[in-house]
Amino acid sequence: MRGLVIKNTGSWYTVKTDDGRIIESKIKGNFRLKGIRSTNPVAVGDYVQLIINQEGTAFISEIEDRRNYIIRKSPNLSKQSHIIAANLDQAFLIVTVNYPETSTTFIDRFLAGAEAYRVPVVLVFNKYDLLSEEERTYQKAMMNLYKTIGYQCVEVQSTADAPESKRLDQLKPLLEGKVTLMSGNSGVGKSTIINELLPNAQLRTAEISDAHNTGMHTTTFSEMLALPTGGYIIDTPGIKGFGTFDIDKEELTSYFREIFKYSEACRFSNCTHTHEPGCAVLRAVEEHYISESRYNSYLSMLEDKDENKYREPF
Ligand SMILES: Nc1nc2c(ncn2[C@@H]2O[C@H](COP(=O)(O)OP(=O)(O)OP(=O)(O)O)[C@@H](O)[C@H]2O)c(=O)[nH]1
Ligand SMILES: [Mg+2]
Ligand SMILES: [Zn+2]
Repeated sequence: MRGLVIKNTGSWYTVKTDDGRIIESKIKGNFRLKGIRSTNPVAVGDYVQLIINQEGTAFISEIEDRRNYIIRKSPNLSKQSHIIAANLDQAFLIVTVNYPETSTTFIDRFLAGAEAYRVPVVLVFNKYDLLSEEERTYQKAMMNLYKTIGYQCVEVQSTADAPESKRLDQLKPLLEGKVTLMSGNSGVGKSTIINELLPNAQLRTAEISDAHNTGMHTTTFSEMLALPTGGYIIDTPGIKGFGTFDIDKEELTSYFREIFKYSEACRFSNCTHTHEPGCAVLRAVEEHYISESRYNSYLSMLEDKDENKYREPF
């Protein structure tokens, strides 16, 4: 029996079978997935084969090949990774300029990771109602930057009294018929947005900490919810600070779209855009064609790469 993994809590996986049954399942034996050392061999969004037993639960005996997936490296150096979700059509990165503050480094790292895994990203700027005039201006500038690079940006607030132009309704046509991952820092409003879009979802939400201006990590496991218009939306636990994706660092330039564009004019084909003569990227940064924040994010990921030299190979 074939099914879709819609939830994962510890060793149990909730699977929706092709004939519409919901079956609690466990993994049979030990899966070895090619090239991935993951804390969870099966992820939300995976299509699996089930062997259903008499108690009405099942064993997962096989995983179908993934179209793509989003993975997060553990913050420590354990080399373990966690697959956040598989087989995605797109990701919504929920961003808040404040309450909590989403850093541009975090946004850029997420975007680079999504480029690596070929997952299109929409940037959703939430909590417009809480922002000062100054913060709203800053948000506009950020949206301009990311739109110029080629990312779709939407400005919303997840309150019942939102003005027309900030309503969550504008997300509905973007979600129709697609599998969408909701990601972002803890407390940015991922679960709140899903609850507004799907009143039956009843996901747990919690106020952010006043003292630290950070979320409380309220959502603790990923969950896939069916949309009435077809497709699914996936709620996920907030990503901490600088959690990075496990990406191929040799390809880093190509994961920053505008940096890649300018790099084609660099004198050396293996240019790292840090010190090389004839570097077209450095020139574009100086002339403000590439934003300093984007370039700094690129550098910070390049530094990770240098660290990797001192890690054991996988
Ligand atoms: N004023 C205002 N509050 C919002 C908005 N969106 C979300 N919130 C509040 O922000 C807090 C955090 O929202 P959650 O939905 O729990 O955030 P989350 O991203 O799911 O957080 P984790 O599950 O911890 O990753 C809640 O108190 C929400 O009511 C908004 O647009 N405006
Ligand atoms: Mg949540
Ligand atoms: Zn260069």
